[in-house]
Amino acid sequence: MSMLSFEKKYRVRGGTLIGGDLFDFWIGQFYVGFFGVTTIFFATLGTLLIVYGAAIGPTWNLWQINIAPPDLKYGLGLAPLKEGGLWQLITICALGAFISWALRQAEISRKLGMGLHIPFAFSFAILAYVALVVVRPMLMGAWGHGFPYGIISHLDWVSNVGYQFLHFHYNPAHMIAITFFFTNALALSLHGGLILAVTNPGKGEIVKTAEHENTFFRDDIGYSIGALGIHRLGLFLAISASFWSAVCIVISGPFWTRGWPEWWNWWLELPVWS
Ligand code: UQ2
Repeated sequence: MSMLSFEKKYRVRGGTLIGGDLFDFWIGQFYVGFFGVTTIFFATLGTLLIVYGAAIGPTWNLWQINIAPPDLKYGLGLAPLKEGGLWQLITICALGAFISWALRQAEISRKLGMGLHIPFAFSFAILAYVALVVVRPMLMGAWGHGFPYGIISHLDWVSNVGYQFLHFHYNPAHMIAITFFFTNALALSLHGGLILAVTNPGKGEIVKTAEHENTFFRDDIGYSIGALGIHRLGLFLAISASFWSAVCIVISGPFWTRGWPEWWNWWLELPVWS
């Protein structure tokens, strides 16, 4: 089916989660929808608040602009605008924009009669952000535990929080997250390499097929996971990386306050050694 006739067939009303036909239309190639409007609203407002925060700050140096969360003394309450209140509003806008985006993806999926795999996957990225700026600060009792919005400042935050636990690489959930990130890179490089190898042949060569794909990996490692399988594996690896990243930061502080190397004492104290 050509794109033109496909779009005629599938660019139809319905599938919305809220408001019926309200905003159920396209602008050029973009679906609008209720959540397209809320995405634009939160993203624009959030961006303007960041620019305002930069304007009242000490620098326009892009690397050094920093919008800090409130001081710990404000706990889980609202802070004055210039003392972290801006950070709180920007966080609300970010959450509004990210969640709107996921719901817009869900509406588009429903319209097309597709699975909800894309918004499901994207929700794990949202989860990682929520873990950092909502879940962990609430468990620790202060919004001041959120990370600051700035290029250098957020790096400093990661470094400082890391050193509070002496050596963050000993965090077992961090180990699992990293393993998923690396395995994800391996799987995507194998997959991307394979697809380009078979569909982008040299001049005068023919495009290869699924048999070539399977045979390569059977010859190479004795196993092919299959065309559908590699995508299931990729989705699993990617969402697992986000999930364990969220776990590793949420347990740091709320559930473990000492250095992470010390956590492994359970291993050294196993009765079997004595
Ligand atoms: C594969 C297959 C694909 C692929 C890839 C494989 C035809 C187009 C990359 C090979 C992947 C395997 C064997 C899994 C490797 C496991 C890990 C944990 C990285 O078989 O089917 O389809 O793209």
